[in-house]
Amino acid sequence: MSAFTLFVVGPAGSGKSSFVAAFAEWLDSYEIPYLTVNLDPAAEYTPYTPDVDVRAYVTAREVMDEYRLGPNGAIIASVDLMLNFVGNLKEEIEESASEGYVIFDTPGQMEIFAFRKTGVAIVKELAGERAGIAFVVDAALSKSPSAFVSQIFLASSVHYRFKMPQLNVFNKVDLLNEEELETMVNWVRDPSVLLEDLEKELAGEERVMARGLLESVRSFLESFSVYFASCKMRRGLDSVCAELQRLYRAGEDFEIPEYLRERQA
Ligand SMILES: Nc1nc2c(ncn2[C@@H]2O[C@H](COP(=O)(O)OP(=O)(O)O)[C@@H](O)[C@H]2O)c(=O)[nH]1
Ligand SMILES: [Mg+2]
Repeated sequence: MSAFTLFVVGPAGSGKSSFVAAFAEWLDSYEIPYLTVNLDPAAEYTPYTPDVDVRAYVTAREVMDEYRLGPNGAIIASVDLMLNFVGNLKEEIEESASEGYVIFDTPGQMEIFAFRKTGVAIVKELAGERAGIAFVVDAALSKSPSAFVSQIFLASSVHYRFKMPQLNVFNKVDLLNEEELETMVNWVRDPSVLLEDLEKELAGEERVMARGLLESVRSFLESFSVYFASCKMRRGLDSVCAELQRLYRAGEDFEIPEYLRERQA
């Protein structure tokens, strides 16, 4: 597979599927080829039309009926069963994509995908030579210093799990007021401000415990890109997409379109 494979991962409801839709639209507007792949067997609705869809092989609903499971058990089982069909998905993808992006939308609940064996096995099987993760979280749930730091821990654990280039998107900034957004942008730009704000929020004992943990937050913010966007309002996506192009270009033999060379100059 000579395409660039991008896995969109994140907590339930953070906007993974919306990110896929927004990114696909952005690629369309520049006539960059891509393929969208839905890997969520429990999806009822996707805001884009998947080119390849795991639901052709397994759905959480069928698994629920067939194995008499509740909704949670069915979601876990259907993601595990997906492994049986990964060869079919790969074939379908290889038939249609020779260049451009393959964008993978992943199951709603990230822990089922990211923290169980199957997710990693699926990524290993489907990742092309060039692969990355777009980690999407809900900015409206990240307003306090402790909430923001928790999202960074989540982003780190996804990185340690998949060990791939990763960019991180705080989505839904349309739900923040100007001051809230500015505060977050500042936290990313200068993590020591985040650490100071967190210390103010925490009680004495927690503060001591936090100090050790916070060094890892600082180093994460220093080594990974963090973006603020609204997939719904199509805001802030240009810089995310430009970063993706940069990852893309890291591949030696990949020819990027002329206009992108100009954009990056
Ligand atoms: N306000 C706002 N809502 C959003 C945004 N992106 C997604 N949503 C909404 O959040 C909900 C979950 O989005 P979805 O893409 O399905 O999340 P997923 O579970 O991570 O795939 C839907 O109701 C979306 O319309 C955004 O940028 N702003
Ligand atoms: Mg989704």
